[in-house]
Amino acid sequence: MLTRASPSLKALVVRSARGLGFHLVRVTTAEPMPEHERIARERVRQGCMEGMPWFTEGRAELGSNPQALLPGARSIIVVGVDYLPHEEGPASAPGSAVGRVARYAPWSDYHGAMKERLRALVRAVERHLGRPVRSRVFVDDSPLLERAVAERAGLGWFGKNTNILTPTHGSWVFLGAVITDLELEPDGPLKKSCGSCIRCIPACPTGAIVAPYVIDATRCISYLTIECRGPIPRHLRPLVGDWLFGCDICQEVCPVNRDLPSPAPTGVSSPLRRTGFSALELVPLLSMTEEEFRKRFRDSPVRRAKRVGLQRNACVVLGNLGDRTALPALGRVLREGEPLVRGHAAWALGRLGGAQAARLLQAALAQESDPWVREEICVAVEGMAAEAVDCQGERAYPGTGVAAKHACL
Ligand code: B12
Ligand code: SF4
Repeated sequence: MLTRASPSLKALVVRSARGLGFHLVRVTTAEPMPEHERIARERVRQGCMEGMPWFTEGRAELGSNPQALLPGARSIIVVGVDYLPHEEGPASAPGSAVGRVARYAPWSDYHGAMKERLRALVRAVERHLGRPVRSRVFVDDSPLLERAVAERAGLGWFGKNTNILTPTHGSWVFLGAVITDLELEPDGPLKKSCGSCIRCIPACPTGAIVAPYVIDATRCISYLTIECRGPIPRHLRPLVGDWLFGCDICQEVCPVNRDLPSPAPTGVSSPLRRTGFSALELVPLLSMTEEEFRKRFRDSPVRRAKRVGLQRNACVVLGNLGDRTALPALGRVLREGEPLVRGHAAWALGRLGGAQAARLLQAALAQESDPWVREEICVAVEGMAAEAVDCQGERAYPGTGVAAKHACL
């Protein structure tokens, strides 16, 4: 029978998925998830998803109702792919200023690779059954609330940082799913939780974990450096630290993630490839053309930040690192970059301070016409002057022409 939950069909699904490189495979029903819908809608209303206009209440409704995503759905196959690098990528040039990237960034883009293998999984089942199977595959870029289905399938449990923690790979897993009309025997949720541990909450540098299981995405460095398309709010820039793309802090401090068993060799190739960097040199990013960006990050999740976003982030990290050798490069981008990058370069120069930075800012102000960039330059100049007054009782940069306030009026 095609519709009966047969243990051998489930075994075939699990075996095939493992054979295709998925480290974790579980099954859940296609029932709706009203409680997750309620919470996701609430997060939208609370403004936690602001800046991601695609994350709407309508999306929350759709993503918690598998039937709406595939009418006639009966089961959801949920998979996890381990992305913890078990060996480090090549180190960057000694002495160069580098930005940290999230641990998933050095892998080839997981969306396409995982979807391709999920489709191969469906084909394997179709071959076995000798009939087409109705199905839809999901990896990240669709409304399905993937963490909620992963929890229900028992792939892992919700950490208080909202990531799904698995017993074998911690939270270092990408999630994917196939909603299908196959009747598969469901797995149950794990009887596990983080108990009283709250280590991730105070560890978050921006205070984005506003309560257990609640992320204010507008404060999350991952949002700020990847999804945010405009300026990074000024008060959050110092807190971004050296994160150029994404952030792993709330995962790094998690005891579950630190005490992981060594991965058992599977003998099967992962859907993902290492693309070969574990940090990125910042100054070369500033002068990268669109074509160079596309070429370098063609098959990388870093592409998601877009060139201008990555250059914006590079300015913020350079400002935070306090590396004065970056002054000329920041000065150049302040003259020649896109407005978003110019504004952040101004901020970085203000943060680095000193006479050379002041001269660069003053010169840029004389030719800048974008109102927002002018404001950034002015704020940078004012900050430097205020700092100088605080430290020395007088303006520190006589002769540079930099004077706070009136330059901006
Ligand atoms: C939007 C999004 C983001 C946003 C918002 C994050 C967020 N917390 O929602 C931003 C850009 C900030 C982001 C960041 C990251 N993301 Co993201 N992101 C997504 C995306 C596209 C949607 C997530 C979503 O629906 N959020 C809606 C909100 C309401 O859900 P939630 O915050 O998780 O809230 C749930 C829990 O709190 C739970 N809950 C609430 N109260 C309670 C109480 C109890 C007791 C319990 C148990 C549970 C519980 O219910 C809520 C609703 O389900 C998914 C892919 C997908 N389609 O699902 C990937 C996804 C969640 N991201 C992923 C990853 C890897 C990341 C980063 C680690 C990347 C990085 N290193 O920079 C960070 C982690 C930041 C963090 N601490 O969450 C993975 C997570 C894998 C995993 N093991 O969990 C996913 C699943 C992508 C994938 N396919 O692999 N992401
Ligand atoms: S990813 Fe970083 S910024 Fe976002 S919640 Fe975790 S620690 Fe905070």
